[in-house]
Amino acid sequence: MSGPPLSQDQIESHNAARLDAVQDEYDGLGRALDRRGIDIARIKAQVAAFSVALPSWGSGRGGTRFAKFPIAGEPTDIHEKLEDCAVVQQLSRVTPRVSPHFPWDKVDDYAGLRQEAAALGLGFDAVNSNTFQDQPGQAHSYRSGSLTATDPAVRAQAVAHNIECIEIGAQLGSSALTVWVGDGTNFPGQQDLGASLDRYLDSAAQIYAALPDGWRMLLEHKMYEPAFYSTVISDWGSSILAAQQLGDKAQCLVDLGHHAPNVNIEQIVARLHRFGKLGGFHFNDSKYGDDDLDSGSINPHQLFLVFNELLEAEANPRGGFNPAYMIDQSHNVTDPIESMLSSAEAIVGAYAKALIVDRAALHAAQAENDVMMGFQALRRGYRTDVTPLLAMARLEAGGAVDAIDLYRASGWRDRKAQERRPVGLGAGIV
Ligand SMILES: [Mn+2]
Repeated sequence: MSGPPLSQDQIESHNAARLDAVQDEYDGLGRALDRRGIDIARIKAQVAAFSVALPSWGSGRGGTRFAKFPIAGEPTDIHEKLEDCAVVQQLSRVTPRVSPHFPWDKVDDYAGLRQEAAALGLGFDAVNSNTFQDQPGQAHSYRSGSLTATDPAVRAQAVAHNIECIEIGAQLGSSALTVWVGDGTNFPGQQDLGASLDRYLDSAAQIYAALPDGWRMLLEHKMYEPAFYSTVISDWGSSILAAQQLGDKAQCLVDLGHHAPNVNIEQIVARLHRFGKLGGFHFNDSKYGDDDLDSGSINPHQLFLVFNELLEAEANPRGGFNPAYMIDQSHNVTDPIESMLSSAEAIVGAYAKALIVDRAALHAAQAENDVMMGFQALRRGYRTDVTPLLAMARLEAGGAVDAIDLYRASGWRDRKAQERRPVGLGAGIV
């Protein structure tokens, strides 16, 4: 296949039927913002320039450790995953890149894969390594850890895999490696907590040494799961200490679900940026832990507050501001394309609301210790309904006014159910 997967004519007729309503609502919002001294066209231009990467693994139905319930027409390999991600990009116009995961997305010809993605209107974002599960034919098991394993042969295998991911990423046009390891313990006494971190740092330094110029290594921390007593990079403190020891190319990646309950994640964003270590962000939502629910579905206010800190960071870049934004979700009970469309809109919507915040008023209130007016400055941004602005930006970029509605009308999944082989049962997010 070449070109976008859905009929552009169908999108245009969908939009034409909705144009008058969108224009009317957009004009109304424009007048409301104008009265607050905000130029809607400027906000729309910033929204049009925003993007977030899709996870290749997010295009399939996820699962829990209990079960996975596949749907007909799910993608079964990276080629089909790219097709589905291209549908999301074609309709949303904010997801032009895919973050691949290896070895799940392995192919023989990466130059060909890059061309295939480009023909679909996609590029590649950060590459993700996987040493949290064993693969068929693998020489050494990761059952007792990977980058922290006590057996040097296991550590060498895990390091070599990460370096292979960098080499693949270079062929795909990527410039970042995201490293999350499941290494940790389930029992007190299982490991020497200091020595396992030493082994991690030694392994990570070997990977770091293989980074090409212009590349970054993003360290993703996670408090628990699959290890339930300790994990080696458990929190942002461990992450920034490791990144600082590794060097300038190492930065921290914040996943919204990878914290203790009730942790102030927006403050972590501000902290990491303060020390030049905010490298990336994994968007999802959660109620209890690493639930990997759809972005903005549980706590949209938190998503807004995260973007508020990201905009503060961008306005005060210190040593630089270039976080890699990615969705990282597990779509267990929905059509993954619909979840990614809904999530992409929630993310860009939170960004738009943060853009609408009157920063001069916010900063003035902060300087004067005017608590209520500082809060109200944020509140006015948050309560603004940016739906017409997002719809107009999508429409102007060739996307769909109502992306999920058009996706359903396109019959994409039913068509793929005829073409694609069924995926297997079983647990896990693959
Ligand atoms: Mn993540």
